[in-house]
Amino acid sequence: MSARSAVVITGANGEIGHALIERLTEHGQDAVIALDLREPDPSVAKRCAQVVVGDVTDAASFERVSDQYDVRAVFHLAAMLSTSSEKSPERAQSVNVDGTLRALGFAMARSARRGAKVSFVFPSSIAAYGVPSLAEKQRAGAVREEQFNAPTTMYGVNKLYGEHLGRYYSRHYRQLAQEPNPPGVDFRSIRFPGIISAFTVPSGGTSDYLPEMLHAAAQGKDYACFVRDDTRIPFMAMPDAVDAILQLADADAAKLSSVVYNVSAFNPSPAEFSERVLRAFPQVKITYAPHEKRQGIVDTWPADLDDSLARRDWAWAPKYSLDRMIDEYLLPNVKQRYAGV
Ligand code: AKB
Repeated sequence: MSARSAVVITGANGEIGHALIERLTEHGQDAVIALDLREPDPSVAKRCAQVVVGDVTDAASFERVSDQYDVRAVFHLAAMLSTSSEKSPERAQSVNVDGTLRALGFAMARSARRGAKVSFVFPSSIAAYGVPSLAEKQRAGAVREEQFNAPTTMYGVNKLYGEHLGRYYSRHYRQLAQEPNPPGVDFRSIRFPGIISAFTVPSGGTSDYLPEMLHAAAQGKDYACFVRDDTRIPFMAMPDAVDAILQLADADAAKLSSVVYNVSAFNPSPAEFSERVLRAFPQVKITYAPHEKRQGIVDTWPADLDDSLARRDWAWAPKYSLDRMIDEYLLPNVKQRYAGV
């Protein structure tokens, strides 16, 4: 009997991990193997064929993935986000870069075992950009993949390097000392904007202000936003982020002209978003107390992303506009979640 097909999700306990595992186990045929530093929430663990609690920087964590599965894909979500990474840049380098190297090594080894490529999906981010000034940010508008590739945060540096590592492993890897090479990895990367979920609250990121504002207001709490009210970076709804990951993973390789793709949906300022939040929760107060360093980070991220390459190569199109996300996805779900709070 042939081994059951499986996908490995690192960072399974994070925001995207939760949403991706839910989607994969609702509709997919693959067994899901979760890897995370912490024991996944019971709601996640019960959906998984195997749970590995371990550090992505440790090769032994990957060695514990059961041999009884045919691992056809790795979704490498484990990362330290931008604010956390600025607090501890050395640890960020280790998690975000060494962890990615370990995950790629694991995928290479599994490709040798199955005699076919292993698909490798790597979420990158708007943090891979470093726009030098606010004036330039305004002038630049929607930024293309090859522009402003000089990030100013450790997380951005790590993500940009992760993209390069993946390109190397999928296109140029030649292990001169050990012939023949394994079939290898099929590496694909998405540069995400900030992501807003109705079900989870982010932590450690610098785009966290919009989801924090919404979840605080839905609990009847006032919110002091840590960036200026006119700050502008792109965002998207979590269901669209999961769609993007799955669509890119399944896209026809012959149609892909790049290993890195921007995706985006809308880019409200905190002032614009708060108007909608206050309409739904008029009893709360939203104020602004910009944190100098965090403001400095978002000021170097583009105001918008040009995602025409993804639209052309794999028919990317977000389902949620800002209005639709707020009215049909965020408000009904957060109201239900915090009912009685
Ligand atoms: C962060 O704020 O670090 C992330 C991101 C935009 O990559 N959410």
